[in-house]
Amino acid sequence: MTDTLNAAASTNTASSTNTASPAATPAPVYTVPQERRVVTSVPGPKSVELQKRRLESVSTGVSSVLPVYIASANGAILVDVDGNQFIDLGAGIGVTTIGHTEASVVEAAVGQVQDFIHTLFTITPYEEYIRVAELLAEHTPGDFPKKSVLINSGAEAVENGVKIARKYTGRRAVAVLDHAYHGRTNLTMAMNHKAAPYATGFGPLAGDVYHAPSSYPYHDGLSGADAAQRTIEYLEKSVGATDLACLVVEPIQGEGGFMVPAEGYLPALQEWCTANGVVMIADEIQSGMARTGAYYASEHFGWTPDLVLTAKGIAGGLPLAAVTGRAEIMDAAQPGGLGGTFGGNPVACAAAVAVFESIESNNLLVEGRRIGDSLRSGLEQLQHKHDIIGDIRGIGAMIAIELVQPGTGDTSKEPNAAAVTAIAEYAAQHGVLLLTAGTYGNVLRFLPSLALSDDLIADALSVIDDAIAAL
Ligand code: PLZ
Repeated sequence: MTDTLNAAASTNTASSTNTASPAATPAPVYTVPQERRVVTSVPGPKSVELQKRRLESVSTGVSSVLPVYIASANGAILVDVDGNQFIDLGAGIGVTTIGHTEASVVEAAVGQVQDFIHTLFTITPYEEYIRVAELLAEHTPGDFPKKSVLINSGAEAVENGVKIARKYTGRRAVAVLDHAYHGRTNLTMAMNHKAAPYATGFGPLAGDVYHAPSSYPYHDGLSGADAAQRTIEYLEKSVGATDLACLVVEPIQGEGGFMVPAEGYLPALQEWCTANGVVMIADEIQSGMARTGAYYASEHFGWTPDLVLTAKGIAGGLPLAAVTGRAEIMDAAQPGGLGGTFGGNPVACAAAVAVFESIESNNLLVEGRRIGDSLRSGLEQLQHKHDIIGDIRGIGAMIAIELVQPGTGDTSKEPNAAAVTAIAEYAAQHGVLLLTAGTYGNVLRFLPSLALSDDLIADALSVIDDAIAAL
């Protein structure tokens, strides 16, 4: 690490490795040097002070992965109030996908703030909302007429997707998969696999939510066809197709641990849903918006969902979410049945338009693939050295490792949550912010922004290598 905190700008190797662009994309200019730098203990003294204040005023129901308080952020780097710089491998759980404070997003948001900040689309509408709906129709999978509704959060997108599917089908039941995560609202906490911490004590939960077996190749060893057969059998026997309004599925499960379903699994479920009048909904809240090297992860599986849910990465960090899908399904909702005060806020919409433009002009789908290749090959090298890395899985900038007890990677695959906790803690102490995941807490996930350079990947992986060696 070199100390260039005061340097005017530094460049990212990302753009120089981008060979798919016919005209060279200009190298991004960063306002924060893209490097790791630890200058105090972690958390540092100023963060410790803020943490004390927080404990006095913020509900303990809201926890934080790493109580370092952030002063600024740019590209793939977080700067805390003590001047430490962290390589951000979480991007606020997949939100700042095109990079922190990306210049075009900042410019678009500031410009919109100066024009007008709020009118409420359901009172007096504005063009930015329409533009986002047009871009969503263009970039979500499927070549058919599509419409959208814009809301504020992922959970709200799930809620609205379910409402629309129920209205369209006239049916009541909602199905999800094992290991799913869909949110923290009343309906969505019933849709999560894990009760703790999301639902414990918060009931009664919403009824008519059914949890079907999923495809988890590392553990179940099933082909896509066999896993789909198992899921369908559950839906037919335990729910009944004629009562089922929708099946909500994350194409790559996020909080559950980045499970990539076996080949053919998702299209087989879609085929069954179509044949049975069930609306199949892709929860692309974590996997969408260019992260996996495609706009939507569903594309990797040849899956064309009826409805697609977008949130997190759509607006560069501003709160915005969407339900997009087949026009005839989206139009089943009666006028006035969808909306909300802040839904499709003009500043968030302006930022979202800039995000879509940046994905195109900076060839960010290629960057997603670059990061996936770079991370995967680095992690494979670590797996050769450390047998607690049982599985490496994911696509593009959505890669995870599942940690198991030594020597069980090919046999019982016994979860090793303690190693995950220790590695994340060691990484934080050394300036790398790493997120955990997994039903059994034994997954380390890499969900960086697409601004993450190969140099930063190599640096972060060297810290993780040391962390595993230190266990
Ligand atoms: N669906 C697939 O990943 C949010 C949760 C963070 P909201 N995941 C991060 C936390 O601890 O609350 C998520 C997701 C998938 C839905 C959601 C919910 O999105 O914007 O958090 O409501």
